[in-house]
Amino acid sequence: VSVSAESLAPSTSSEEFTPPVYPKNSEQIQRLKTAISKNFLFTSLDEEQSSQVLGALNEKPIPAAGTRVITQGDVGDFFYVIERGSFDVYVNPAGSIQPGADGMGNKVATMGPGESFGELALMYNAPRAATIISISPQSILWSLDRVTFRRILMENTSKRRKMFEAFLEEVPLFTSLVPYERSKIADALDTKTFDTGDVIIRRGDIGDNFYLLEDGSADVYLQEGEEPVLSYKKGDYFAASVVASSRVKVAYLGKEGFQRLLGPVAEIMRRNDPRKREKKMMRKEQKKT
Ligand code: 1OR
Repeated sequence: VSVSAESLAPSTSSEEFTPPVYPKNSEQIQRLKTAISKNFLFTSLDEEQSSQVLGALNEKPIPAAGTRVITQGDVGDFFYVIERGSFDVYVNPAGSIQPGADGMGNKVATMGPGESFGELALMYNAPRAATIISISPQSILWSLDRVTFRRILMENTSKRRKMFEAFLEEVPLFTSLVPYERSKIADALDTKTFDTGDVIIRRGDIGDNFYLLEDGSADVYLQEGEEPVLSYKKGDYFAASVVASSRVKVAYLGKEGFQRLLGPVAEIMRRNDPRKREKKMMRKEQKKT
């Protein structure tokens, strides 16, 4: 399929579409399921979509380290999920590299099992944004063709990215990240809504989620029923006992995504940990009494 011949308009699921089916034995299916299990792009697929995607993913062994899987500037054909091995990501700020020349640019990331790449060119009909090289021998990738990616995986992904990118850009915690890193966080976010007075987190509960206040305001209480010690507004993130002081929309990350994706900002978070702020407030409160 040539890129230009393909419509940019989002496809409707009612259109005739038969994804390719690559037969797999049970051992392969097991490995594949493990590889995609922690990847946010595969969450929220319904049963039919899930089985179509599982069938259309094709095992692609990469025996040698140093194999170039994607070349910046090329037309996008496949999306890949890593089952085994590590891959370096290079970006040449000039936008593309000359064939044969050593102009890959700077190494910007390394990816490992469970992670995926190659979605950008397929989503935006754009040239490949980076060069991807295997750095370990005996790597295994699973590839998904562009049509199946666009028909099944893309809708969800682009919806989430659109919904959260503008918001994440405004969150001070994330301003030091490059846009692509914010896109990855957007992939992992889910939304929850609370009504005024609802308890979002109760003090002492085990906090499994990381919440970002997307809309509305919320108050922090040391004791329920007492005066709030802190208020949160749009863009704040939190722990502690938090009660919605208006209708609130939060974006939240599960523990898994939090650990994986917020590595780059962990230091900033430690510096202005809301729990530290809260402890400070507690000390103040104690001095008062
Ligand atoms: P693609 O289809 O453009 C290259 O082919 C892939 O590399 C791209 O999709 C992404 O899946 C993946 N910037 C752009 N693409 C990246 C980046 C990246 N990291 C991985 N890919 N970074 C920003 C560099 C300024 C790295 C952010 C950590």
